[in-house]
Amino acid sequence: MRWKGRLVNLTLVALAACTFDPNGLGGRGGDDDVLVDAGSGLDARGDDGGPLTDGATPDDATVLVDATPPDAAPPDAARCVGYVASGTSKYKLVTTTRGWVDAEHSCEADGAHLVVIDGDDENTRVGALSSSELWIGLSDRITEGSFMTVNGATPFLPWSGNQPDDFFGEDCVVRYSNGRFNDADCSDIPHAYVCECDGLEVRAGTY
Ligand SMILES: [Ca+2]
Ligand SMILES: [Ca+2]
Ligand SMILES: [Ca+2]
Repeated sequence: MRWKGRLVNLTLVALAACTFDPNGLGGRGGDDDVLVDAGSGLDARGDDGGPLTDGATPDDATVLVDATPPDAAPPDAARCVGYVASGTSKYKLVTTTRGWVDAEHSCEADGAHLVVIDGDDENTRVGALSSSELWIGLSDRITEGSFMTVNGATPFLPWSGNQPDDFFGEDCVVRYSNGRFNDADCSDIPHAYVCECDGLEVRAGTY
């Protein structure tokens, strides 16, 4: 009798679970959870024989409600730690000098990219971070003469006089302390740089 009662109750559990599932908690995660829970419930409750007899299956309903949606993105708490907000974006000045590609990669390791200066206002704010020449997220490494930003934003191009000149094949852009830009060799002379965390992903194929 006890086994029969359990089987009936297990059926009730399954039916109750199936009733819950279409009410918005479905998806592959919900179905998997029901199967696992029905099995473990029988084993776990065989000893005390208690909760299953009420047939209301509040425990099973709780499990379903608590189930994490299978496709929910995990929180990205480690992204851009230590960046300082300015205007509508966040920045980090890196005084360790590197070649342009290494600099970009170091920013990407933070979930960021070399700063993409989108206009005079941001150019001024970046200039306030350092009086050094700085790498910025702009180059014509892909197509000579076609400067692209690393996040795909429309380039802002306040070139210094006679720049860009592609002197001996210069493809990477530095921001002079006066706010003007120059194409420079990507690796000959390492520079300090500013990383920017603006929530935009690095666009593949831009450098
Ligand atoms: Ca920007
Ligand atoms: Ca060039
Ligand atoms: Ca140049």
